[in-house]
Amino acid sequence: MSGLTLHGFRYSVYVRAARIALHERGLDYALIEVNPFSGANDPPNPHPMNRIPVLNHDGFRLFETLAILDYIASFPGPALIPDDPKRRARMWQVQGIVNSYAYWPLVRQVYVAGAWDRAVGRTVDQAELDAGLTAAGPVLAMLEDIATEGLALSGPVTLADIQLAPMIAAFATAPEGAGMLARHPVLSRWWQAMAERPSVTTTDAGLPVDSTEG
Ligand SMILES: N[C@@H](CCC(=O)N[C@@H](CS)C(=O)NCC(=O)O)C(=O)O
Repeated sequence: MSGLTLHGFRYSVYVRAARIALHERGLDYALIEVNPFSGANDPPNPHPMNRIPVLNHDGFRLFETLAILDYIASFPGPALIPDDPKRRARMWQVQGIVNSYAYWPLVRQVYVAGAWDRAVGRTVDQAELDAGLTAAGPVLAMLEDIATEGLALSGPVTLADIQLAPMIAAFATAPEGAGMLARHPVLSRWWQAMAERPSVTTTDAGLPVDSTEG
């Protein structure tokens, strides 16, 4: 089952979601490192909007993480999309929350200011960090409610768990994010369980060591 190639930046949360899905399915794939933030376009990014990830399966090129996850879920293995209508609807709801409300504050604000910039020795942009933490509040509250209800983020892994996990991982890399996550006990327990999965540990890129990476 080869012929799968993923273009992506190792620190990208969206790329990590695609990689987690590939690992959950036990699929071999080649990873081509593309950093859309570098401005170099070397190697060239096949994504017309210079985003990542891009999956290529024997010439079938696919971008947009939701579509990529849906495609990977169609390979043989345990169901990653529930049959039950309420569970499936909650799964897509989490995907919507992740894309519309979670990515920017959790990753681009709290992770970048609170973890990445510290790791590479930049001055922390406290205003950006604070704005991210403020915007993250309702997002974590929504996710806590959903996990508590138990139709998603609870039980067998679905595409919702796979897409959310890298964002929570990034958020919790910043001490301020970890502190806020700890105040959401059900979501914290969900993340502890996800963090132990081989698909999640094996796709952990850690933090960059210097500012040459972004
Ligand atoms: N809607 C896209 C979003 C992907 C995305 O924004 N990826 C980030 C990396 S985590 C990216 O490529 N950023 C480049 C940029 O913002 O210029 C998807 O679901 O795949």
